[in-house]
Amino acid sequence: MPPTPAPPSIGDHVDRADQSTSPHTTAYNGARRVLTGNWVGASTVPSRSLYPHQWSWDSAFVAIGLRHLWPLRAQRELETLLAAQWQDGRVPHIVFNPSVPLAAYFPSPDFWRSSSEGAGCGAPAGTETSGLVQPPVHAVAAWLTHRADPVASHQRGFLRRVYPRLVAWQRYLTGARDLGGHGLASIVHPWESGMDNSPCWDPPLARIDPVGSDTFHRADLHHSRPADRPTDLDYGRYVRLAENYRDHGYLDRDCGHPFAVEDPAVNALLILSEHALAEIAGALGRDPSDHLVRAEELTTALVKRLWHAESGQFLAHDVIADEPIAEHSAAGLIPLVLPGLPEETVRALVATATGPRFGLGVSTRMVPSYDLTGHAFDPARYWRGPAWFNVNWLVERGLRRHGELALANELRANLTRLAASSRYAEYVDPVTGEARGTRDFSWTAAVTIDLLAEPPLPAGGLLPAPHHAEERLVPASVPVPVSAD
Ligand code: 2M8
Repeated sequence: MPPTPAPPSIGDHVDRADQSTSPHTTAYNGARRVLTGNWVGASTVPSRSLYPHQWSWDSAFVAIGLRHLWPLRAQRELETLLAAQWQDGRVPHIVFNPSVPLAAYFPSPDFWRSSSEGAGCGAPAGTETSGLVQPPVHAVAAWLTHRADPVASHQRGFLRRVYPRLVAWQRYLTGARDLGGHGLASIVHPWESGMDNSPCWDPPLARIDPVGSDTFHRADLHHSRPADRPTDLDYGRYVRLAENYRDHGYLDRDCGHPFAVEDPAVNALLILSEHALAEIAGALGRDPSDHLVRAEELTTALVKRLWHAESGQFLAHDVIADEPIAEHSAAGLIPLVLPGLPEETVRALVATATGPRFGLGVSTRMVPSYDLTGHAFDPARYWRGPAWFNVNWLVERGLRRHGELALANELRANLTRLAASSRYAEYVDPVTGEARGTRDFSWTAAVTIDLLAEPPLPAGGLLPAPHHAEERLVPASVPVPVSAD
């Protein structure tokens, strides 16, 4: 049994007391420290400084990591988010903590005014949220969380309680958000992609008249280097779009969305979540076939509408201009996580990931968020080039699903090593691994834990188990807290 390390101080990425233990144990313990420090009682903040509220897809990734440490806390993470769901089914992209000062984050609750402006869509009266959404990773997170401790999950009625909310969430996306009329969900704001300033959004955003930068005050620049963040011009357009949605009561049918895009990552995660709902339905003794049929229909629509063989990847589709967006981002590789793709599509995606645009296993340590050869590539600026840990977790899952074990193993090793060496950075330079953005970032820690931990149970076919028992990376004796929350 390795020695129990002394608790490291916040911000100390290399636990000095841990130096006698393996790098995997150090990475695991450091990640646990981040998740411990960012837990705020009923949910986890992505970052104590930069993002002091609850974010939607962050919480899903966080639960996927937390389940290995405290399964009940992982359940709570998702329950807190889903408690802020609107009656129209949308799960808001931010749930605001009322005890955090308004100036700590922009746009703050007094910008969104969800409880009043969103009342017509069933926004909750007692909780302030944004009116936008984020990629739907939640059913996947719920199923994996359940599998981490099925007995406690059953006793608490976890799946029974979250299932109807998760179904309503998926139906919001495939219903009110099918703006293109081809069965796929559209995002109506770059923030909804989670990949905020991706160069993919430059063409549709160019049509949006920005508000003046003197009309808002950005809090993010107090916590991060301006060169790592979106520009003021980007923010001017983000604010214009969000104001327009708010001023139309967040009603999709009324607001004439000036930005509407079918994003391959959002839709791939929607499909993966439909598979997860099938698993959940089965566990609840229900017929899963409706979910499986939907997953298959959505996969057919995804391939038909967003696959571009000449690019070797999926491309986003601008619904307003009705044309593909000719920019290559990591979002177009995320469908690799899906079952049921044509074999030639899988092979082409792997070739693209390892080719000149993304350089995996050749010139990059992790998949960059945007095309290395693209005109807008910037290794530092947020979603315009840096490598992100959640995206690479999804790519790793996809590679492993499709039998690319050597590549998956190399990516897993790089991801977990870079997470620790970067102090659990928000993102890193994809070539040098240099840390960018904020540190002690929750999903970086969470996916690191998930890749290092032995799964408590097989993943039930939804996602491949991280590795076989003989490949286990962290000794069973790594100290894991036993209390639930
Ligand atoms: C970033 O987005 C927020 C807006 O939602 C921001 O920049 O203020 C993105 O990286 C997004 O994907 C993430 O969920 C969020 C919180 O980590 O930060």
